[in-house]
Amino acid sequence: MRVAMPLRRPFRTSFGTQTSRDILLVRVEGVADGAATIGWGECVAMDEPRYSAEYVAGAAAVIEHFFVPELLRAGDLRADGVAPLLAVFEGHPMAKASLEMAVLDAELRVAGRSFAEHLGAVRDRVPAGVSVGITDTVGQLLDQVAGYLDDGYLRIKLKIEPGVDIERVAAVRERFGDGLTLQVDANAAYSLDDAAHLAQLDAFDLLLIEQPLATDDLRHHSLLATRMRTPICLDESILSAKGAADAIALGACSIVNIKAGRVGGYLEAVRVHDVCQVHGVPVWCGGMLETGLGRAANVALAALPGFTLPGDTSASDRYWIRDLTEPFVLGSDGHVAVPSGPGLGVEPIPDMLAEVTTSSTWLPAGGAQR
Ligand code: NPQ
Ligand code: MG
Repeated sequence: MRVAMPLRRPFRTSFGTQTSRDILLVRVEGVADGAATIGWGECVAMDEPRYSAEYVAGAAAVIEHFFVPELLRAGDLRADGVAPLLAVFEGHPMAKASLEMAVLDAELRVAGRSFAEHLGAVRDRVPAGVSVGITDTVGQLLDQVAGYLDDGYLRIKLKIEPGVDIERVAAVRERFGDGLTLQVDANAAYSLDDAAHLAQLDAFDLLLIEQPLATDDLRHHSLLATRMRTPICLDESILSAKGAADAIALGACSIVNIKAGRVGGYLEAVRVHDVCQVHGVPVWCGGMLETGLGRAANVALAALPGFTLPGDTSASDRYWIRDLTEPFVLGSDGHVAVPSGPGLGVEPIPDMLAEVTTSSTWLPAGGAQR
C-alpha cells in the first residue's frame, strides 16, 4: 500500500527538496509455527530516483510483477530465505528489503521475539542524532540547530552542497562551540577536484564527512582521504557487506553509514555491521525519513554493538506532525528507546493508516486485486 505523509518542514539536500513523503508499505499475511500472523515492511525508496536508482512506483511494480510471484512460487517462506530467492533479480535492494522486513516481522511476532533480540542488540536505548537540511539563510540554519539541541539531540548533521558548505559549518561551530558533535553530508555532490576546498572543513573538527563524491567512485574517495584529515564516511556507495569490505580495503572510508534498505535488508545490514566490526570501522544507522515502522527496525539495528556513533534515528516529530505508529520520542538523555515487543514492537494506528493511505493492492497467489 502507498501512504502520503506531509513533512513537518521541507527537507533540502544536494539532490532536491522534499515537502512530503510518498511511502510504499508492505503487509504480509501468513501462518508461522501453526499460528496466523501479519507483518509490516517499509520501503525506503523516494518518490523520484535521486538518492538512488529506486523510486516508489518502480519498487511497487517490481514487487508486484517479479518479487511476490517468485516468493509465492517457492511456497514455504522464512525471512532468511527471502534474499536468496530474490537474488536471481538484479538490483532493487530497497524493494527487496521491504519484503524481507515484512516476513521477518510476521515470523518474529509469532515467535514472541523482538527485532532487536533477533538482530543481536546489546542496548535498550540508542543515542539520537538529527539531520538538518540545507536552509535558505545562515540564520535559519542556526535557528534550526538551536531548536534540535534544545530538544536534546546528541549530534548534528548538516547537509552541504557546493556553495553552501564551509561558511555554514563555520557559523554553526562558532555559535555552538567546540562541544557540539558535528558532521556533514554531501550526498555525492562534489568531485575530487574539490579536494582542496573540502580540506577547509578540517579546521572545524568534524566527526566525519559523509559521501562527498559519487556513489561509484571508491578510488577517488580513497584519494580524497589522503588530502583531508576529516574522516570519510560512506553512505550511497555501500551496497552490501562485500562492498563494505572492498571500500575499507581500498581506504575509501574509515566510517560506514548503514541503511538496511540500501543493502537489501536488515539481515544484510547485520553482515555489513559484522564486516565493519572485524575491521575496527565504526558504524552508525542512517535514516530515510521512515514512518514509525521503519524507525522501529532502524532503532533495533542501531542497538548492535558496532553502532558506536549516534545515528539519524531521530524521534518521530523530527519529520511527522503525526506518525503512523505510536511516536518514537527523544528521552531527556537524548536517546530513543529500542522497542521490546514481538517483531517490530509497533504497528500502524488503524485510523491514522486509513487517513494517509492513497492506494493498496492485494497480491494473493492467483494475481493482483486492487
Ligand atoms: C542521507 N537521509 O543520509 C539521507 C538522505 C535523504 C536523514 O539525511 C525523502 C526520502 C527525502 C528519503 C532526503 C538523511 C530524503 C530521503 C534525504 C533521504 O543521505
Ligand atoms: Mg547520507
